[in-house]
Amino acid sequence: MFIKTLIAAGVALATSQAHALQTLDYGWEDGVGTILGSFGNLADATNVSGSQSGSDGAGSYSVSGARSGSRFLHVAEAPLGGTPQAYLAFITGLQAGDQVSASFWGYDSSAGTNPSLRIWGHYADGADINSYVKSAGSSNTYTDGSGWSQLSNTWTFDGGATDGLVIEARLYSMTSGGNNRTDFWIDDLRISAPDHATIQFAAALPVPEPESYALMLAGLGMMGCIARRRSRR
Ligand SMILES: [Ca+2]
Ligand SMILES: [Ca+2]
Repeated sequence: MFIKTLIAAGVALATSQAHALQTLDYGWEDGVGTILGSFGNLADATNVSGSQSGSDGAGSYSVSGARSGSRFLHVAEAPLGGTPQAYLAFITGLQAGDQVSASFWGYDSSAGTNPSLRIWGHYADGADINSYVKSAGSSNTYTDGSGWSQLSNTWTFDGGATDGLVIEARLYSMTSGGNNRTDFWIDDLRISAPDHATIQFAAALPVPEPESYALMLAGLGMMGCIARRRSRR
C-alpha cells in the first residue's frame, strides 16, 4: 500500500513538470534581419538572396541560393583569427531544468576540413545579451561539407546565477588565406523553449505608425519580437 502511494505521487510530479513548448522558425525571409550580436572577428552580417559567388581565404565559392525560401544569412570571418560567434537567438526567462533545443542549417563545401560551422551556446544575463556568464557547450558536430547540413543541440538549463541562453553559430576558418577572410551562410533557424521563456531573434521590426515609431524603438531596442507558434508536448 505504501509503495503504491509513492509511485502514484511520482507520476503526478512528472506530469506537473512538463511545460508547454513554444517553437520559433526563422529563415531570414523578412529580407532585413541578420544577427542579434557577435563576438570576435565577425564581419559583414547581411541578409542575402540568390546565388552567392566570389573568393575568400578558402578559395572560390559558389552557393546556389537559400536552403529554403529565398533569403538567408551571410556572415564572414575577417580578418582571420580566433573563433568568431554570430548570436542567432537569445532565450530569456529560463529556469533550472528547462530544456531548449536549437538548430540551423549551415553551408559548407569542404568535407572533413575547415571552413566549417558549429552550433554552440552560452549563458548570459537575460537583461544583456553581451553579458557572457559561462559556456553552455554543445555537440562536437560540424557542418558536413555536402552543401547545406543541419546542426542541432538540446541544452538543459542549469539555473545558477542567470536566466539567459545565447545560441551561437561558431565560424571555423583555415588558419591562413589569400585575402584574410572566410564567408559563411546560414538558413532555417529553429528554437524550442518552454512557454514561460522569451525567444529573441533578429527579425525585421514591424512597420509602425509614424507617431509611434520613436516610442517603439525605445521600447523594443533593435531586437525583433516574436511571432511564435505554440504547441504542447
Ligand atoms: Ca530562408
Ligand atoms: Ca568544412
